[in-house]
Amino acid sequence: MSLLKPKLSREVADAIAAGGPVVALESTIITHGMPYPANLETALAVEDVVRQNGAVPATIAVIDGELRAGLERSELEALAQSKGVVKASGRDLAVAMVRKASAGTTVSATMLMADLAGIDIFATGGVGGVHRGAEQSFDISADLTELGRTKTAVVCAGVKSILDIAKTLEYLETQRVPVIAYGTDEFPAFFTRTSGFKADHRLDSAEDIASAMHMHHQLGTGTGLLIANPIPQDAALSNDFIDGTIADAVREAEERGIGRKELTPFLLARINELSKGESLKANIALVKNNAALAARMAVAYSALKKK
Ligand code: PSU
Ligand code: MN
Repeated sequence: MSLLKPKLSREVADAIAAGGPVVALESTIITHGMPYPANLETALAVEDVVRQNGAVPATIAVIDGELRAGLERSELEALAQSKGVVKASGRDLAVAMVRKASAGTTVSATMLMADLAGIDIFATGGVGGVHRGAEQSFDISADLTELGRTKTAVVCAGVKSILDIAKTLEYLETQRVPVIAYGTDEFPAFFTRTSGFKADHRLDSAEDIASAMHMHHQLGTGTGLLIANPIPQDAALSNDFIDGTIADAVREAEERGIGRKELTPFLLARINELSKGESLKANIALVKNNAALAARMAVAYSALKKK
């Protein structure tokens, strides 16, 4: 069976053909994760960070029904400014293609498309997870099941406490996804460096993480890996401040009956408003930090694959 391949930009195609380092970037963070113009500025800055660290950035999205990896600046601008763009997880891609729609791709869709394109490493801010109250709502992000079936290494800053962190870690264990914390023993909580939960594994260099990835795939496990990179100290928020804000946003979502794919974008926007932009600042800093680590991993991984 031949699988569909995303259309690659020239630069991304050349890098993949040469076995060079490439880092995939998602686009739901642009369309649904941050307000304009911070979303556009961040998308461009993150691409720069990837380049500064020796890799080629491949921002992934659906543009007018076409699966794409590596976007023009004008395309990033259009995604950042358009209102009615679809939020697509992996299951939504086929319909977006048939309808010739443009879509921001979530972690799940971006992993799938990165894998089809031949890109091994992907940097984002936060992954979806098991929502608080999932024992009632059953709200578990498709990002977690995708990690259980698609061989992409995802670099994130951990999981924010809009989610149930303990249940998210349990779910990843069930899905056979190694969770590796970079330079810390604790699984980080996105806005903060600590969560109160230990990560399964700790590795202290991009090279070691690349080696673990290589080994993991050589074992034929078939799953992705989740790399948790704590937010830089100087950008981290205080637990007290952000926990209260998140609790308020979660309560409001419940009262308003917001669920399914609207829930995460609602919570992110509300937390940004309630924190008077502090959460957005932290979010931008941690995405750049993740892009740098992912690029260094990609450099090491491409050298390993060539050996
Ligand atoms: N968390 C963030 N920013 C984001 C997202 C999550 O801090 O932009 C986006 C990602 O694209 C992620 C998606 O894959 O939300 C998860 O959505 P859901 O919870 O509906 O599966
Ligand atoms: Mn959900």
